[in-house]
Amino acid sequence: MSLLGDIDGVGRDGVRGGYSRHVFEPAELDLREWFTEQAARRGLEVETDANGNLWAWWGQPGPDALVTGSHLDSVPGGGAFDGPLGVVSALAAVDLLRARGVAPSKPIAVVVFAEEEGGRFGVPCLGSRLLTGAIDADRARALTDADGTTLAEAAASAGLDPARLGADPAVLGRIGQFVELHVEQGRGLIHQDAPVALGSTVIAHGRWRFSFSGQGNHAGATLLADRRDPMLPAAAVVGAARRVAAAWPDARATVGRLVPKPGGTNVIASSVDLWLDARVPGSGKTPAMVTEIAEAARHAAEQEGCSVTVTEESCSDDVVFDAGLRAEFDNVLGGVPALPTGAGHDAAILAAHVPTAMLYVRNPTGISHAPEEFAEPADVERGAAALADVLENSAI
Ligand code: HGY
Ligand code: MN
Ligand code: MN
Ligand code: MN
Repeated sequence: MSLLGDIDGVGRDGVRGGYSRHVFEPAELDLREWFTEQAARRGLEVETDANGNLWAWWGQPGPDALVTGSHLDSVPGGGAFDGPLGVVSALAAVDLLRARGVAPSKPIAVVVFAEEEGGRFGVPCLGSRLLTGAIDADRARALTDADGTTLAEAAASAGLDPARLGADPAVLGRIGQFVELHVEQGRGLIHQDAPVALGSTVIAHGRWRFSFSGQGNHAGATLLADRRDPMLPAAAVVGAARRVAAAWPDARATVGRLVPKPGGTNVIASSVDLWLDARVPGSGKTPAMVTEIAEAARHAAEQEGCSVTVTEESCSDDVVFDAGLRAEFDNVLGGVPALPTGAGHDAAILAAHVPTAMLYVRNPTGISHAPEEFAEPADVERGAAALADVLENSAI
């Protein structure tokens, strides 16, 4: 089974458009089915936990399990590797361990976390946050997608009991250690001429919703002086995000989603929602930077006779992966680069609860969250072999 071929076969909806797979929607459900088939072919028992995360078990589910995996959902128009590479490599690592004749002394599980991108309900790492209790279950149940469907309704339609969404200490308690393999998101490894790296840190990041409201009106009949157009302050925030972030060390601020309503060409919008993705290394710095951007938003709204509300949707601090586990794996792999990342991962949520590590596979384009995301077949194979090496080290 060529790893790349397997990735290529999963849910592709045309390279140009990239992948758009959101939790419990048809393209993602297809991939869940694909995963369950792949696990069954390997005799791995698959269970779905109360939060919609999938667990494929080699051995009886039990304490001190070695868990590896990632996610299968994507951002809108995403690449082929972000998420699926970690899942496919975990399955391939099971194949490699069996080919090596390894008889694990501990249970091994391949996990697929739900809604890592937050592409449908807006909160990233939703499945791992629910599992670990990092999000209030009632708040999560009430999260809505673009059509107004709640997570509770979507979970029920996927066969889950919405009342059971939330912290699951019995499932979390089975994890002895977690390692996530992920395609590199950036170009660090190409410069170090290294196919594989170990994760060192994940920088803080959060998401805020800015809701502007003004007065909807006729584009032709309304004089400029008579307008209260929420698009003006919304546009100001896009510029302010870049301007403010430029003054914070190593900060990133992005407005990738902006929704005017009602959205007619000849209609002055009555409201505009935009979402800010903000990331600044250093404890407490991300919300502090967002406060400055929110101030600019309020000022711009006032200028145009509009109002604005700013709501935090998620915010997490810097994460440093377990130094002992990283040193152990570095030793097993014979010395590989340590890679800090600005991209969030389920591993960063798990790291607060169990010894956690990340492996990265070189991405020569450095591009992610876009169809150009790539990993060479030889590097993909090296990544799976490295994952098998670290699992073997822990399993015997
Ligand atoms: O947004 C992120 O950093 C991750 O890809 N979910
Ligand atoms: Mn991603
Ligand atoms: Mn990812
Ligand atoms: Mn008209």
